[in-house]
Amino acid sequence: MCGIIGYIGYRKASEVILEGLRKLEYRGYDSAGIATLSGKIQLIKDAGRLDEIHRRRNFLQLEGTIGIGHTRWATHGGVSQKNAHPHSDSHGKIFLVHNGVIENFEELRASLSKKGHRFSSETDTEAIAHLVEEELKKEKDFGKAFSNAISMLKGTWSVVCISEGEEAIHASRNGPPLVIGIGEGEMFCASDVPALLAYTKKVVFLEDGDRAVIKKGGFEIFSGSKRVRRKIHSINWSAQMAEKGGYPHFMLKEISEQPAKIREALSADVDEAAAILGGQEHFTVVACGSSYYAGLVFKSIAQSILGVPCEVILGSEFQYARTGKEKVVIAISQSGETADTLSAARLAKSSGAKVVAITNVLGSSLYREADASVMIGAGPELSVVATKSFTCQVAVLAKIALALGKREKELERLQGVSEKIEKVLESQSKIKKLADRLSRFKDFFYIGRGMAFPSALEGALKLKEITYLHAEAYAAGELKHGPLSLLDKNVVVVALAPADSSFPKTMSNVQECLARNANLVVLSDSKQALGKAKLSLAVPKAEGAEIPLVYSVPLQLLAYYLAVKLKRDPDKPRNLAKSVTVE
Ligand code: F1P
Repeated sequence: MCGIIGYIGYRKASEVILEGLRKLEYRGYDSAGIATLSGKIQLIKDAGRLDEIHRRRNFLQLEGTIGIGHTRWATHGGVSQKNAHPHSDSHGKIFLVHNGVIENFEELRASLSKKGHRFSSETDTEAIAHLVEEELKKEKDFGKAFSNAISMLKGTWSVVCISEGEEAIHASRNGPPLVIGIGEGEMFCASDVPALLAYTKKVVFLEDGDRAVIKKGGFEIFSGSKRVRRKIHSINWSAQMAEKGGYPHFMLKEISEQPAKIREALSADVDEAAAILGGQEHFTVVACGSSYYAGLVFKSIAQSILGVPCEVILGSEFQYARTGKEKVVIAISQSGETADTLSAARLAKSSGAKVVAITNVLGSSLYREADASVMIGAGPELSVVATKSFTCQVAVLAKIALALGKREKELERLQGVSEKIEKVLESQSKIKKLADRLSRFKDFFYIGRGMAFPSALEGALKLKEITYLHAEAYAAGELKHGPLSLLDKNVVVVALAPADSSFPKTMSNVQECLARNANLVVLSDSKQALGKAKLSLAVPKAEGAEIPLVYSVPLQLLAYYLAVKLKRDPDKPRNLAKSVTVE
């Protein structure tokens, strides 16, 4: 969701911050702003895309070597210039940016208003700037006044603040991530590592309750009034990884990286996770969105080869669906910051469960809080929608299940899946043509059985996320229990028909669709199935855990090319955020 960056050093702050904000665009936002300090604080903020605002207002006219920037994803107050961050106190001397939700902002605003503060936005954030101003009346030391103000907040936040006369950035974290980047004679802070990669790979992840004072030459972290030390991590992501590298969109780049990334994912160290999961009689998986569908793949494999019952629960539903007796919970989250997944994992932990995290982000909340973490190794994923992170999650989860079941042969076979995905990528021009043929339709159904069902769900999710077309997925056998009533010549049915044991039944379901004149698109490794439809795509032969990997990729490409054809930005779908830090 919101993206934050702060800079203090010797470079032009507005330049560093603008670049950093570009790297945080993937998180999803609707407005943006930068404030820099050069004697006085100067501000540019507005609703809209970062580059549009920059064209109109030119962020680079902001002088100074200290500054903060923000991309806002509206929660409290509409999308407007006045609600964009940074926000300031009454006198325009203290400016801050915030990610999260201040739950007691109405009380704070009411009491500050009584003391004469005038608010110029509808946000919860603005109250924090006024609180700091109020505290400064009683306390000369800015750090202490900032700390006092923070101690009055309820809710979640990462806050980064600058003030006239202060050669420092003050920051606080309670919930949404905040990372400090360590340079030489310069320091950074940001919501996420990609914003810093061009400058440093040495980072410190703030923990909940931490407050930091960041100066040009160093930083101090406090927990309460106590100074604390936090581990310095070296990031092995490169700055190029956060660039498009010649591709028109991050999404296409990330789809294309999958053969290499899946190879890396399959070499992940799963021993610690396997030690926790081994011998358990029941697994519970919590996750949201694409990660939830990866969880469904784990369930299929774990139940079929280990005979261990596995329940997959949406992060947001765990609080209602849990028994309280869960012994191990597998929490899957690309970002490791998804609030729904995190609170499910925390709830499970509080009632005694061990948590195994499957994540892509080192130092993320889930990574730090879990009893064991497996890194999926997908590298930075900067398109809002999950592509390589989904397939890498599936690969890692399949590896864990196969390792637990001591299925060495199948695990070895799975190593070959990347070559099959390379073949799918080679058929891109065919998929693009398919997208062109389908671009006049508004309703899409995706169907699949068994191991292909999670791919159908993921395919429909990709399509709706980036094309804004109506898409839903059904287990193929479920069509006749309701949705068949919707099929006619205006509807597209994308049928996933791998030639495995589910094949004959899937083919019966395909016939049901043809009988209702639906526009059928078949993806299969069987000539018989491909011959049934006017539109089809041959997919390499896949078995077991390979199926969700091999079938998801053409569906990612289909969604991508449809979005491009419909002139939607596949990297930044409307209303969506990548790191969903509110429940
Ligand atoms: C979960 C998720 C993503 C989706 C979108 C919103 O994120 O639903 O699958 O693509 O970005 O969030 P995560 O928990 O896997 O980070």
